[in-house]
Amino acid sequence: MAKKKQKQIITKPSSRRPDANPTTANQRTYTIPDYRLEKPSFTIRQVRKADGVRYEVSGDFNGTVPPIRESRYLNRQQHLEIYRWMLLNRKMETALENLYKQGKVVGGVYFGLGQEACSCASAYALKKEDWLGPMIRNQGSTLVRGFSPRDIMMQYMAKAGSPTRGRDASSHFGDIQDRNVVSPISTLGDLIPVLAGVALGARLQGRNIAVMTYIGDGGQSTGVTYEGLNFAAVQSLGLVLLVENNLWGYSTPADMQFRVKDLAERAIAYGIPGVIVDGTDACQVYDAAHEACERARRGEGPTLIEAKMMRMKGHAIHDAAEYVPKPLFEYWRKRDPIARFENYLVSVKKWLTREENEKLIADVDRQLEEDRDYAVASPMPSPESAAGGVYCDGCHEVKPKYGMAKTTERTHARPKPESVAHIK
Ligand SMILES: Cc1ncc(C[n+]2csc(CCOP(=O)(O)OP(=O)(O)O)c2C)c(N)n1
Ligand SMILES: [Mg+2]
Repeated sequence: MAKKKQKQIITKPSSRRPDANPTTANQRTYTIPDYRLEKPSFTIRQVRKADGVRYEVSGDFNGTVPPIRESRYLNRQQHLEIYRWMLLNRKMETALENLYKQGKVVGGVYFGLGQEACSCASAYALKKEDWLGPMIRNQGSTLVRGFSPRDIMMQYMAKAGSPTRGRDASSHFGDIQDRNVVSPISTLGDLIPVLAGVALGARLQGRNIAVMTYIGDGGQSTGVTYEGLNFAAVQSLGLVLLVENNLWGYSTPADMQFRVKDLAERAIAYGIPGVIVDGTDACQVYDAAHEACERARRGEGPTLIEAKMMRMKGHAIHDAAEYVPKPLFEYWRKRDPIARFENYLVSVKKWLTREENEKLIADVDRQLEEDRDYAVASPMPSPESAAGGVYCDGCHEVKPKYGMAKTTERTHARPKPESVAHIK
């Protein structure tokens, strides 16, 4: 059984209606379920040293690595599928890192290293008619939703055959026709009202669906996060918000970002359920996401899931994460989501023999090699295509709004006002 953690908010006793026991009579209690089998406890402090500012971490680093928590819903086959998605997610990012180092990527590369369970197992809880709004680290969710590694690699290389046909590098692509995926929005938090709007649209069509999106420990501080989630709460829209608490928002540690102990506590203020899971445990992530999606489909409103884990690389490929205290990496490396899930499937559950596991890994490698070779060999877009639309091909005539600039020949003399270049 999950160990329940109680949060208490003590309200001020009313002066007009005294109670025999005013403290308890006016006390309301709230429960945030916490499914973790281990509760890491660290504090990161910013300290000033002669050579500048740096972070120091204190806490207990000696705990034993927790087991995977048994899922209440997943069968053997589903476990294996999630495991495969996680492998594909990680190996695709390794391939992207290599492509970047070969100078083949346009722009940067973002990684979800250490967060594969969170991305893949959450998106796995969605049904075809549901919607997903991934963020930059959720490439695993995008794979689960039906994009191939080939699509994602071509996108990063801005190839003509990529989802945005070379008009955007990195991850701003989606598919509103078939896969029900809203493109990531870089402005942190903005996906939340957009996804709430998708759920509202479905409601207006007489359907309740689950709409899933993500926000980081840093991004959740934005005003639009509050506005979007509050709107979803008030309208009982089926938003499933995964708050990915990976301990860092760029180079700012979570301890310097908010005062609450757990970000799931924020659910209390929205009047919606909040739950904490170990973001490195695919079973916990899936179970919480599944329950939240079911609640969404029943029309009962949003759920906030706080997934706790660690961003195991820098913000993006340009960031070596030198500011992260080394013991944090060592601690979380031992809690690797894929290695632990592999051990669970092979050694604990015995659902996969060693040979089957090796075959599965080789199969993922083969798919990635094929996709990488295809992506590398595929052409760049033609220069003329840059003037075309991202989402339509000639079905709308796009006219310049203000017309073209009109210029007149300049003389050396001071130009008269009517001959000055102007834009109509
Ligand atoms: C509204 C807004 N403010 C600032 C930024 C710049 N920015 C991009 S990513 C990032 C850090 C995000 O940290 P977090 O939300 O914890 O997500 P993580 O990178 O850890 O997944 C910042 C500040 C932005 N994109 N949008
Ligand atoms: Mg973060």
